Amino acid sequence: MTLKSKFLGCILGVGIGDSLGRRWEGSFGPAMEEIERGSQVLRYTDDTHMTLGVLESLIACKGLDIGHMAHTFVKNYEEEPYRGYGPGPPRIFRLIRRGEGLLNLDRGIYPGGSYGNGSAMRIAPVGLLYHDSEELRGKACSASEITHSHELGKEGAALQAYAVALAVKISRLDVDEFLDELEKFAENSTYKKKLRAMRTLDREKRSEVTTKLGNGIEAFNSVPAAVFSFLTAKSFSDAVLYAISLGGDTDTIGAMTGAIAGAYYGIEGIPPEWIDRLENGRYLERLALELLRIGES
Ligand code: F2R
Ligand code: MG
Ligand code: MG
Repeated sequence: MTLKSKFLGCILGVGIGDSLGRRWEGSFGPAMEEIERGSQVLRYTDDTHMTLGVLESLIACKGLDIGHMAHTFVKNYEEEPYRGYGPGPPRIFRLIRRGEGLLNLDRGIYPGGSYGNGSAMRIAPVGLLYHDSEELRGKACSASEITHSHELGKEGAALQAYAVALAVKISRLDVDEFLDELEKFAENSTYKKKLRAMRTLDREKRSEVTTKLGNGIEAFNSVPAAVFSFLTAKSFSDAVLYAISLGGDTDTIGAMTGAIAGAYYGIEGIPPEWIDRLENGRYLERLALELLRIGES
């Protein structure tokens, strides 16, 4: 499996998981065979739209520049505000546009900042670019802070970025080793507890899975579900469809699962008809390849 295939798989995985999960967001969880029915063009939401912003900024700056990334988010939001953004980010973007600072603006909205999953859902390009770097955690936390500065929000973004990085680096999945790595990486007890719970959970008992791991809009209630969906699946499509079948924040858990599974299985593991139907798929592919070039230079 080449790095090229893994970068492409990861970025397309975000768009596909997001757009397949989109119409089920907030539902109890559809049967896996129901999920695709009726969707022709796979239209994405804020999850992919913000991932595009992260990609565009990392590429333009050849690495992380918080100010540039924040203004890229603002510009993209103003161009396409209809992507189904969470409640906090549009308020933050208006403050940034008015010149009222860059960091910790979410603390004026939520006590201690936001722990929503909005920074974890967009973090995959950071996991790709820094997959072999000690800087990964710091970069993921900084990229999160633009909109999500709560410790639980930053940790969710860092853990999701690290899961993507591990999936890029391995060629054969050993579930226990993967979980060992994530547990060593996690600093927060909420995430550590959920990672431990995954070792004994039965994938088919969905209500137990969502009770123990969560399936909600908070980072700590969705990043673990995405990791679990990847770890217990047999293929890219099995991972993404299972993630959506858990219900709740389906576009976001789908997007994050798609990122990890795409980074592991590569573009060849993704059903070609999903790639063909994905809105802006060619643009996502081009950015994935440009990110790879930056990573290699
Ligand atoms: N917005 C949505 N879905 C709503 C329906 C969209 C509809 N289908 C449409 O098309 O219009 N989905 C998107 O939002 C989620 C990401 O949200 P984000 O960016 O994290 O937002 P926010 O506002 O920062 O946090 C979300 C909620 O988390 C809770 N929360 C966060 N911090 C908190 C704190 N410190 N204390 C208490 N609660 C906190 C709040 O309930 C926030 O509203 C993704 O699902 C994306 O797809
Ligand atoms: Mg969304
Ligand atoms: Mg969502």
